[in-house]
Amino acid sequence: MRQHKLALCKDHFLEWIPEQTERFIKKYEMFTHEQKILVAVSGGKDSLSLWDILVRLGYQVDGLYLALGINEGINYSHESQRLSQKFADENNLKLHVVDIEKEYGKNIPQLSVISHRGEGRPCAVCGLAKRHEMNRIARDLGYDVLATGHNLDDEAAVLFGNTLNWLSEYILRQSPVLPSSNGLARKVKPLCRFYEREMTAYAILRGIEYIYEECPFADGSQSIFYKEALNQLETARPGAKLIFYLNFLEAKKSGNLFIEKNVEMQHLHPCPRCGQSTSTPDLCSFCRMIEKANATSTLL
Ligand code: Q46
Ligand code: ZN
Repeated sequence: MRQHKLALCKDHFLEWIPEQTERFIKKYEMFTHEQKILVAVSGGKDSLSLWDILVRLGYQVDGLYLALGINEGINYSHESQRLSQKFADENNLKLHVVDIEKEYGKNIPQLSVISHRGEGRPCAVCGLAKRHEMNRIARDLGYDVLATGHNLDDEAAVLFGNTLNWLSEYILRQSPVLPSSNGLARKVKPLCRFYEREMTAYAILRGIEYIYEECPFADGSQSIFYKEALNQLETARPGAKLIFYLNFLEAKKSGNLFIEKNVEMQHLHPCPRCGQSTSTPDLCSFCRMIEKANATSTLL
């Protein structure tokens, strides 16, 4: 790990990762051993590793898998669900499975076509549905915290994209911990300081079977483009990604972000249907999308 000027053998690496995770959980006051945690799993290396680490650290943690119905080409959803379930079964853990099509009558690619969002790519609809369903399940099943497997590469790419486009409101909002607010669960990212390759190494060394392929719709996305740009920087300057992200968190904490504090934060109100906070007038974007999908089905 050139960024830390550190080289570890397998045994020490497998101890170092949970120790560091525990340190981040405490540093950012993410959650305690008394709280109930729901980890969102996708069958990928990050989320399954996060689940594994939290269990090893003795936290009370169950999994949530969202079946998106993305089965073009590589059978992405079937395979990622199979691997998530396999991990849960082998470790005697509880996995909640929510199938979007069973809940709402349409899967993600179908909702994307009906709602005309995202210019042929279902990611906008997918992101909206994932956020909504994670909040709904965490709230309805009484979990205190929702944990996701975002790693440093993910967080640095988001920050890079938001900075390039100078999206002040998003920059101000980016954090390893998002507190709960009207109808929205507390969200934490315990892996946000680990490089993607560290998580890959962890998953492989722990013998976790995960889905190697990305979702077929990830190909050519902005976030992959930003990750590649940051990887070039990292190759030339080991630690560049970590410094970029950690210095951002530090600057934000000490109020030195050079972004006017009065960036207009949108006014939020609870959606009259699902109760989750929204800035759109009347129903939230998710409930509006489902209403439109139902109206379209009635017409067909
Ligand atoms: S799962 Fe969904 Fe991602 Fe696939 S459709 Fe796009 S947003 S790429 S993280
Ligand atoms: Zn709603």
